[in-house]
Amino acid sequence: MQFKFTNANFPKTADGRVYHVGVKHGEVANRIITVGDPSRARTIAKLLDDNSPIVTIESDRGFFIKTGRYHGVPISIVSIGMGLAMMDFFVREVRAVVDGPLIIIRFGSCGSIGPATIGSMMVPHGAFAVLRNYDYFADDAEPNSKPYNFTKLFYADPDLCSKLQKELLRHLPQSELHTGLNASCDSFYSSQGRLDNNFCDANHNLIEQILVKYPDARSLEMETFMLFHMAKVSTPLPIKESQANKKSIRVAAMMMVFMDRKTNEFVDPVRVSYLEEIAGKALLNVLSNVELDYEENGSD
Ligand code: R1P
Repeated sequence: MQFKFTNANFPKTADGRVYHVGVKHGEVANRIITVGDPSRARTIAKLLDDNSPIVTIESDRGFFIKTGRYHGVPISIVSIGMGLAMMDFFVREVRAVVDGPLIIIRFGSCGSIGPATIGSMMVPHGAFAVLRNYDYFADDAEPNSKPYNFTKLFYADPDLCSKLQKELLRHLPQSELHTGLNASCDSFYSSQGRLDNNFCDANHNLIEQILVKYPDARSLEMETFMLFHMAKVSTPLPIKESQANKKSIRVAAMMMVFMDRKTNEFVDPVRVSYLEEIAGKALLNVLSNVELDYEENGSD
């Protein structure tokens, strides 16, 4: 640990740097692109304005942050690694160091369990989680328990979704852009229905069960649900009466379809480079044009 922290409830350094993401006030913008892979963050960061002052932070816990400007508008690109827990760390700790509204769009990869073919893009309007029921595997498991639980739905901001879709359709045919529901799973393996003979995961029919519960489910990945959930439970900011009840965090997601879970096909890296470029620009265009919708205390 390179810094001295106080307050075990929400640890920060004396100058306000948070414990895991490693940022402090002024180092993260109100508009954020979050990705899993640091190399994807670096690729998108290359699209930022040449002359924009860039903050680069690499935290001890695997978070990587670049903050600069796109067409003059401050934007941060944050890579968080993988999983629901990392999204929780990221949203809470960034919320703690940024004043005013946050607009966060995740740009990740996913597997397809529906019509989305590899190399296409997905902009989900909602997400649920598929969580392993650990008690099912206990010595004293309840006789009728199920090995996996599906949560209720949490939603993306519809305006951000339609703006993202419109931007992507400048580069992709409609047939390569999908919407619907995304499932965020608490494992890449068991709770995404992958079969692994080294473990008894009780997941042979899991994808079928997901589609029975949510026929509009299209994609599986590991973070988007938590982003949508955290936006839903974010505390409203003290804003003008006309904007009352607005949450402090607006979110959306888009994913590249890397895997087809029916055919087991995997995407070509050349296609990934193309998608990262067009989607990176689409994200930056949407974020740099979206209003923060906050006038009294908000600032960039
Ligand atoms: C699994 O390989 C990882 O890829 C997907 C999953 O959500 C998980 O994080 O997203 P990213 O490409 O954003 O990491």
